[in-house]
Amino acid sequence: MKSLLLLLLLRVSFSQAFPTTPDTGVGEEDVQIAEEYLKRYYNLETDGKHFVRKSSSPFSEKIREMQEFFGLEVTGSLDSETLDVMQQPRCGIPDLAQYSTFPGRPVWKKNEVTYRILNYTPDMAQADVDIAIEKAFKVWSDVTPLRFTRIYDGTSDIQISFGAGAHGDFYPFDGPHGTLAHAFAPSEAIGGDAHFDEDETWTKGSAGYNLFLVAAHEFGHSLGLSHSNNPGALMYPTYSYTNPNGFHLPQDDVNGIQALYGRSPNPVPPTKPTSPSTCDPAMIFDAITTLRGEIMFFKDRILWRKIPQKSVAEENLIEQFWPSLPPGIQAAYEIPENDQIFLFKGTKYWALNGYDVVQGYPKSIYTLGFPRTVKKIDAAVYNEDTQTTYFFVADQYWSYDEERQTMDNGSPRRIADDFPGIGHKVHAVFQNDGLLYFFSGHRQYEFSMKFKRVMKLLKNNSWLGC
Ligand code: TQI
Ligand code: CA
Ligand code: ZN
Ligand code: ZN
Repeated sequence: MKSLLLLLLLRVSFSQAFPTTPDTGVGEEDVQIAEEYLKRYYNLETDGKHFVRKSSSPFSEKIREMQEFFGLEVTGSLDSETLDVMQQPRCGIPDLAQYSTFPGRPVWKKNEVTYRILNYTPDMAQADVDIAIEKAFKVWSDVTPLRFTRIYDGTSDIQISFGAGAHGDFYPFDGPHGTLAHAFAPSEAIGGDAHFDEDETWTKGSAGYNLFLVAAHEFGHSLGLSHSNNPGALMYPTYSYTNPNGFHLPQDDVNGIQALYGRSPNPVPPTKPTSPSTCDPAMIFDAITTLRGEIMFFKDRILWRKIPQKSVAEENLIEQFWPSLPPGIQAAYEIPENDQIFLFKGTKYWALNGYDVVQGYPKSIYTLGFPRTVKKIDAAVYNEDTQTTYFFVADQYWSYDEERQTMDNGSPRRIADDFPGIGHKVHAVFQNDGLLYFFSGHRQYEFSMKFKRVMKLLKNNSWLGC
C-alpha cells in the first residue's frame, strides 16, 4: 500500500551483505581495479578504509549500478564479465544512471488529479504558499497530459499539509533539517499526499528551504517517481538551491515522468526570455566573475549583474562601471579576500577595486610569467581553497600561486587531463559555492573539484533568469 514503507524495507534488504564471492575467480588485484573504477566513475567513497574486502554494501551497490548501466546481469558482486567491462577503454565522464519509479510502478490512472492545501506554514504569506504549490504542479503538468485542479474542501488525491514531529502517519518529522518533507506514491487514501516539516524555515527565496523546489520534488514522488542517480535531476536526493524563476525541469525528470504518463498533448513554448539577447541560447559569454557576492557576465560592451536576491540579471554597459576599460573583456576572476577583480583583454590586464582601477594597471600578462607565445587568456578562475588562479589558454591551463605570486612549476597542463568532461576550450569560468562553472561553446558544466568530475550540464544562460 505505502510505497514509502516499501522502499524503506527494500533499503534494509539491500544493505545486507553482498560479498565479493571467493568462488568467482576474482583476485585481490581485480578488487583494486574495481575499486578504482567505481571511485572514478561511480563516486564510490572508501573513507580510506579497505572495506571492499569485507562484504560491503556501498561497493556492491555501486557494482549493481554499473551492471545495470551496462546491461550486465545485476548481481552486485564482482564477476569476471563485470571486470571485463571495467577494463575496456572508455571516456572520462562518469556514467549517469537516471530516474527510477517505485516498486510496482504505481501511477494515477487518470489525468485529472486534485489537490488540496489543508493548512499553511506561518513562515510565508499564504498567497506565496499557494503560488509555490501551483508552480510546483505546473513543472509536471507542462510536460505530461496531467492536469492538477485545486479543491478547497473534501478529500483530494494529493492532500498537502505542514506539520512538525509526529503528524499523523508513521513517519514523524525530525526537527530542523534532516528530513524536509515526504510524499506517498500514488494509491488510495494517504497515497499521493505530501507533508512538509513545519520545523523547517520555508521561503520563496534562497534562505531556509525553498518551498517551490521541495514541493516540485515531493510531487515527483506523489506522481510515482522515486529518486534519480543523475545529479542534475530534480529527483536527485540532495537539496540545492536554484533560482525558481529560471527553473527548467531537467531532462532526466522529463524522461521519468513521460515514461509514466506520456508527453504533453500541447507542449508549452519555453518561457519567454527577459531580453532577446540575454536569453539567446547561442550566447557565448566573453568572461564571467563573481564580485562581492554577485556574478558578472561580460559580452562585448554589455555587463550583466546577477544579484542573488533577484531572479533577473541587470543589464549595464561596461563603460558605465569602469569608463577606462575597453569592451570585449576576455577573462575575469575575483580574489574575494583582497576585494579585487582582474580583467583581461589581449596581453593586458586590470586590477579593480569596486569602481576603481588599481594604480599601476593595466599591466602586461607577461609579468605573471606567461611566455610570449600566449597572446590572450580565454578564461580565469581563482580557487579559494588553494589560493591558486587557473588561467585557461586554448587547450591548456596555467596555475598561478597568488600567495607567492608565481606561476606553478608544471604549468601549463592539458585541460582534458585535470578537468575531464569540460571540453578542450573554455570561454568563461567562475566559482560559486565551491563548484566551478565552465562555459565551453553553448554548454555550461558544473564541475566539482572535490570529485574531479562534471556534476551537471546546464544551459549557458541558466544564471540570467532565462
Ligand atoms: N525527504 C525524503 C524525500 O522526499 C523522503 C524520502 C527519503 C523518500 N527516501 C525516499 C521519499 C524515497 C520517497 C522515496 O526525498 S527529504 C529533498 C532533496 C527531501 C529531500 O526531506 O530528505 C527534497 C525532501 F532532494 F533535496 F534532497 C525534499 Cl527536494
Ligand atoms: Ca526536519
Ligand atoms: Zn507525513
Ligand atoms: Zn525525495
